Amino acid sequence: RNQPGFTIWFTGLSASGKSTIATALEQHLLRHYHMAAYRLDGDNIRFGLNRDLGFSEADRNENIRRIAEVARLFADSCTVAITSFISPYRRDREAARALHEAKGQPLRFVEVWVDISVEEAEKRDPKGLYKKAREGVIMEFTGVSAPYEEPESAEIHIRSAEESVEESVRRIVAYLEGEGLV
Ligand code: GGZ
Repeated sequence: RNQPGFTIWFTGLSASGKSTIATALEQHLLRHYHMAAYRLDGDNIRFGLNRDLGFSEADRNENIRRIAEVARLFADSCTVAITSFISPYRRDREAARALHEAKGQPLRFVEVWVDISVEEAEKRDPKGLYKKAREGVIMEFTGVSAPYEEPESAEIHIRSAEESVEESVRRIVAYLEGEGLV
């Protein structure tokens, strides 16, 4: 296929289900649309390119800035870049969008808000991080001791405590089809 690439930008709290939905979406695009899709997440970014960054506001700003640049490069090479980071600051997400939509060679940017309440995320707590944050062992933890600025203009809003992964993937793919992106 010679369709242009684009970026699907997931945002949401830790344990919201971003990575699970992103992985299922990546598989779906590979299997059913034969599209080259590549997922960027903490495992392949925070341990490599961004291993010098922590979780202060300034470091998160820089984390997201670099990820947006990398996602744009993937999209520019006709790949679907799927990013899965908390990206808690609205300004950073808007900058990532602006980078994609800039004049010259604009690329589509689809923001997906994986919405879950702190209470629900904390009930899941698969890695025990919320517990450690409550105990003060982890500082500046999003939703507990650091902010999460809710999206105001996300293309897709998923309430992950109420919606299955399959349903979420279906809704994202339906949006992409409607926009002629897949
Ligand atoms: C939030 C933290 C923190 C703090 C470590 N706050 O559930 P996880 O473990 O696997 O995902 C979280 C991940 C967040 O990294 P991001 O690069 O997505 O964050 S940001 O976009 O805000 O830059 C969590 C773990 O790292 N983690 N400390 N203090 N999440």
